[in-house]
Amino acid sequence: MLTRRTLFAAASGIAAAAVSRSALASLPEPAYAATGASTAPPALPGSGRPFNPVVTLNGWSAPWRMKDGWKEFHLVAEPVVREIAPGMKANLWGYNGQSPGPTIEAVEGDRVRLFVTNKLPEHTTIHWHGQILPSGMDGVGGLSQPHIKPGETYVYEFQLRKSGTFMYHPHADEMVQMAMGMMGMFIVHPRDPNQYRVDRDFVFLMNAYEIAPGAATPKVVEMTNFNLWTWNSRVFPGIDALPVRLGDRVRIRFGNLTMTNHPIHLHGYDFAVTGTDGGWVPPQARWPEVTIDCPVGAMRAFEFDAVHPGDWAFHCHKSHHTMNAMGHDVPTMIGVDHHGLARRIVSLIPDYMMMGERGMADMGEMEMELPENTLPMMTGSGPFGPLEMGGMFTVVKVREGLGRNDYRDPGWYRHPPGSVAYKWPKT
Ligand SMILES: [Cu+2]
Repeated sequence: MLTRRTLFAAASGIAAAAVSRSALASLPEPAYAATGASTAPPALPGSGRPFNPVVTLNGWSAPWRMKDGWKEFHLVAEPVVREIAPGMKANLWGYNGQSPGPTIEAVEGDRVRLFVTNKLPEHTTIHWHGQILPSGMDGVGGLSQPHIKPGETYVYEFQLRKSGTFMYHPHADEMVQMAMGMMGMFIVHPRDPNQYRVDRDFVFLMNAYEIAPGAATPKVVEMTNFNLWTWNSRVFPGIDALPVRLGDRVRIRFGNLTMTNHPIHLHGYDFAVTGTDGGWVPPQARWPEVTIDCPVGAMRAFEFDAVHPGDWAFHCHKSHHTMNAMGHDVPTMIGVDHHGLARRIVSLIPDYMMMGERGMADMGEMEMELPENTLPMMTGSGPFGPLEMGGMFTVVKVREGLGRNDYRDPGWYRHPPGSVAYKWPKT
């Protein structure tokens, strides 16, 4: 069996040897994110048809070049290091230096040519999830094409038949390659940029990892027991906030490539479900929700008018999915008097952690001894104290006076006097 060490040694050897610069000369230069793990502002198209770009949470969109009427992208499948949140980095596989790979944005009717170079230690393919395309471009290794061997480049060419929210991911050794973080979003904008136009259009992918405390490489055979529930391979407080200008029409879209469903909940609003895997929901068929469940392998989009200012929690409603590594196997100790017991056990097992007899909230502010490269289970602090969150959690920040294209974090909401829950009796 390959160990992690041999896997990565093999990968770096391939990167140096098999894909020389001259071999890449006729390909579009593969692009790498300039912004690290922070959210890149939306990039207006420099060539091709006009569209209103999306904002990828803690991510970016791939540039392209136009050649003879084709929009050409270049994805490089390769090992990457991704910061999951400050204090933890993971050895993942991804595209163009990141997991997830860059968001691909194009326009309905575009002819796209996607070069895929494999710098992984094993073969791969890319499946264009949800796209209507020729069978031979569907990217299922062995079924619709030969696998892309390490060092090889394959080309996918198809015309984008419809607009909507799509994904891309390997269809080769899928369990391993998706558990290692190989995926990305593929946004096809309507031919008419005014159709379904919004002011802010956010997008992210849901993924999950099982990374043992102190380790950095996911356990790829895990099926259900993940300990890092991520949006774009980030956990709270590493997931950027979604800054929104008061009055903006906002769309949030996401895809789910984890092994379970995620009921995604936004506070402070009801929203209209405007997109599914199959495309746009016709306006007369949209339905209102405050939580929209996203099944495995599916995409969803919802929209709302940002008329309520404030800091609105936005998260998966499975409470285990707003927790980080550690603690999922902790026995329930509520109501049990185990005074002194923990100290005696810790003297035998230094990493031992026990739930408090009053619950686990104390952990939110506790300075716990953690192994290297390990995130606390619940963390983050807000203007009123510890948030006791992790995983799939962030904040939609609706503010008056934000600039039209300003995506900088506006800080915490300043509540109007008399509008915050208060302690009774008033002193
Ligand atoms: Cu979830």
